[in-house]
Amino acid sequence: MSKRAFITGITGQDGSYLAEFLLGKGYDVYGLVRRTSNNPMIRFKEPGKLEKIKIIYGNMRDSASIERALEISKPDEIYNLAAQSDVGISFQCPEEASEVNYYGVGRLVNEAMRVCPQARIYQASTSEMFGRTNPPQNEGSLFQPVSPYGRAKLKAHEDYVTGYRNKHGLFICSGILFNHESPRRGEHFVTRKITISLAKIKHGLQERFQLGNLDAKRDWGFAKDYVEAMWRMLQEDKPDDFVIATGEMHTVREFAEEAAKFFGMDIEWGGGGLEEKGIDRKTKKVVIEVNPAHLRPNEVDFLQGDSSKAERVFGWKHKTAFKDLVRLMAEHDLEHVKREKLL
Ligand code: NAP
Ligand code: G4F
Repeated sequence: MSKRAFITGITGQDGSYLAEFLLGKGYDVYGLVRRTSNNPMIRFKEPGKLEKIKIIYGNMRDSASIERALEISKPDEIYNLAAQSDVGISFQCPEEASEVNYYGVGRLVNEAMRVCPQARIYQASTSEMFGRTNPPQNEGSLFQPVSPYGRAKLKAHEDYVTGYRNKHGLFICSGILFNHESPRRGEHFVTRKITISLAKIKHGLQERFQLGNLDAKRDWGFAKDYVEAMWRMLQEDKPDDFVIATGEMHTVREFAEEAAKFFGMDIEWGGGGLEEKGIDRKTKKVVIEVNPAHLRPNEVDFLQGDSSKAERVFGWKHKTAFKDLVRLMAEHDLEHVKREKLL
């Protein structure tokens, strides 16, 4: 009999890749979908996969809907990916971060303990929980979050992952994932914002775009590599927590330079602070400006993960290098903008 997986956040970047991955492994896949004004399933790209997913309407803010979804799906494995996942927005809407990213996890694990206590649970934790801790960060590093998003995720990790594992013997794992990107990444996140903006400039649809902190360093991997690690964690004999990362760190500035190369631009930086500009040496045109509106009240300066535990325990290692990730996103957006004639 096929195994059954229940995914919250199935309409997001990771949810869509994970659902496709699990269908490929023969799972029956159920997904919690909240009502939105546009087509929520827009990210599903692999032919023949979307029709196989069983959608259950619900919301992480609504216990009754979660209970119903678990009763319908009767999962062997639960992947909790639903979140308000935008760190910058969490400063503006802190209650939503706490409602969905902390209380939502509580609703899910408490309902799971009643409805399907044997189910194994994956919780989408995050490198943002390390906050101010110096890199490289691993499972033993100090958590010092600086954003409402990071604090809500850390509280969920402490109360419902390590807490419920110790107190109730629940099979629940935290995947402490570092930034992972793809052509399906939301357009507000910095990598996708860069590739889509450069694609629009290339097609003559805009002249320049604006970023915030150019010096922040992130450990960027490819989302498709990372969803496999989520599944691997749940196949182990014992529940545990794992850092998933590439081990490489790059600045936002470096990401922009690398992407610009793909579009035939050669960025040099002039000015400093809020006056800094990225100028294409070839055309002498300003392509990137700094806009303080994109700066955060508190910033995580460096993230660089050490995922040697995941490699040792279940043989996971990232497959996609930084330059390949930038290229595949840029390639996608060059075509995407052309096709959609986005403005
Ligand atoms: P994403 O693309 O923003 O997807 C978030 C998902 O959560 C969407 O399906 C969204 O549904 C859903 N959601 C939000 N609020 C909800 C609610 N109240 N009820 C039900 N569903 C709700 O995020 P992602 O990049 O795939 O990330 C997946 C998970 O991993 C998140 O928990 C994120 O915090 C965590 N994480 C991500 C990264 C990363 O670099 N991508 C790194 C570490 C951890 P709609 O489609 O309706 O908005
Ligand atoms: O792309 P970002 O918004 O991702 P951030 O804040 O690192 O969060 C992502 O990764 C976390 C894992 O560490 C996840 F948990 C979370 O759900 C999300 O997926 O910003 C990356 C960096 C930041 O330092 C930000 O200040 O880029 C900087 N940045 C500079 N200009 C910008 C911009 N970020 C955004 N979103 N937009 C800008 O214009």
